[in-house]
Amino acid sequence: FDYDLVVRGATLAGPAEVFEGDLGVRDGVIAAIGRDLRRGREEIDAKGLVVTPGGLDPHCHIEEPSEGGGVQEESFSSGSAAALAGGTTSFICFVPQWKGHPIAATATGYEARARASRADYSFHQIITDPTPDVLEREVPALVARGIRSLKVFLTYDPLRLTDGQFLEVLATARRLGAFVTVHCENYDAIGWRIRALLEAGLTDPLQHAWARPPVVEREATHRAIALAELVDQPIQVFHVSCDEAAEEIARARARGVKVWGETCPQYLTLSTDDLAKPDFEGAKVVCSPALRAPGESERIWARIREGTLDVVSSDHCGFSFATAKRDPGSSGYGQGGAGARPDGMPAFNAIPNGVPGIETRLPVLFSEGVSAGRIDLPTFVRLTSTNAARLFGLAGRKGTLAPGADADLVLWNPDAERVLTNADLHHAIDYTPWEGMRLKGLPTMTIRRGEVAVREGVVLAEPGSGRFLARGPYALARPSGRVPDGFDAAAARR
Ligand code: DUC
Ligand code: ZN
Ligand code: ZN
Ligand code: ZN
Repeated sequence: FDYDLVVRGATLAGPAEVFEGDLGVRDGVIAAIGRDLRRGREEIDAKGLVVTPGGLDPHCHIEEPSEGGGVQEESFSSGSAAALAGGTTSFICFVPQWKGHPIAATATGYEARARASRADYSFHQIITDPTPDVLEREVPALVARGIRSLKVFLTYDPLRLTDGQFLEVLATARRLGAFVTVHCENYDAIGWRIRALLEAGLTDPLQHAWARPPVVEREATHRAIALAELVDQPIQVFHVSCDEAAEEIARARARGVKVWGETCPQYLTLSTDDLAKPDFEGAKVVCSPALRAPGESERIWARIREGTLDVVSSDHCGFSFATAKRDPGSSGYGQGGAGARPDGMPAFNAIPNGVPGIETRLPVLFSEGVSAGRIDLPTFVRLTSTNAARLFGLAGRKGTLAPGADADLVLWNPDAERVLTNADLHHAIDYTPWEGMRLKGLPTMTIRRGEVAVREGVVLAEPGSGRFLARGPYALARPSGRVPDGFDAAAARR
């Protein structure tokens, strides 16, 4: 046989074009693309199916421990099964750091647990306490091991950095050729709103959105970009929820700043109407930034089409409704103390922030994007894999249909329809925010490095079969070379 596997007669959808053809796999890698390829040991008839590169989810929280003792219920085994079932063959999750502790205190155990993954995986390192030892010893060691991106929060009680600390992280990343991702919301503004809402007795899940309106996100997005521009360090703004924040990114890009923007399916499909549902159901969609007013999501789609937002991640969080959202404990993803209500439910600010979505990210985007005519197939591919691969140092290896790339493939039946329901999902969470949504276009098979990982909803990939993706230096993370007055403060501090 010339190939281990041939996918025959498919509509191949890459990041730049769509064409009919066969795809041959050898040793887990795409070996050839063309017409009438010679025989493979295994043959898949893909006539009438669309083949895309496997999804790369560059932002998901899997089995992430909080300092309060809570571990998210999603495990690496369940989370990666869900990922594969939804067409995502690799993901980047987060190694926590706790204030007052070195990175190593949390990283060693976390990295060991990640070895149970069935999908390929990498890490962003969260920095909550940028001491000289962390920045000058621990972070360089991580980057040398291929953990080449840092995540910082400008809000959340146990996580947020001051502007001064953020600048030190940016300068360190610049020296090391690492990339920085940022959660942009104004911590003090949110704290002030939360206190006023609680004092007024306004505690419903809907008030989560009132505590952090778009201006709070716009301000922090503008500030993060300004500080990154000062240091000349490339950044990505995580989970853009509103046009106000996207506008700040568009303005910065127009003047040549290396800033990128990500959004998530929740901001493209849900709204404050979902937060306002009765019987505490709104708690299911408490995430930060918050869901926006009905209609705002069409403006986010427009920001995708103009290119300002070029990655759609899940921001998957493993907080179930039965436990975490009703009896929150300390998730880390909250702010302003643990307010309770007369009915015993947590006040809006004590509900752990985050929605589960690692399995639904691609199907929801395919249905609402491609099938609904909002985006074309190459745009879908760029949003779900190619652009994240470029931003995080995996270009050529992930996110493309080209010889030499890992044979991570999703076969789609573009005409299949199904009503989405949590019972069909593989995650460990007891709900999906998209319960009852009618999907058009469904994944029928996921192939990870040439092996069938999921067939008709049955996950075949074993725990531990995923590989750690070490990432080397890459062009997108390089600074532009422009600093105010020609004085390179990050380099001078070396
Ligand atoms: N937002 C969420 O909704 N969940 C986890 C982290 C975040 O920033
Ligand atoms: Zn501690
Ligand atoms: Zn965030
Ligand atoms: Zn997140």
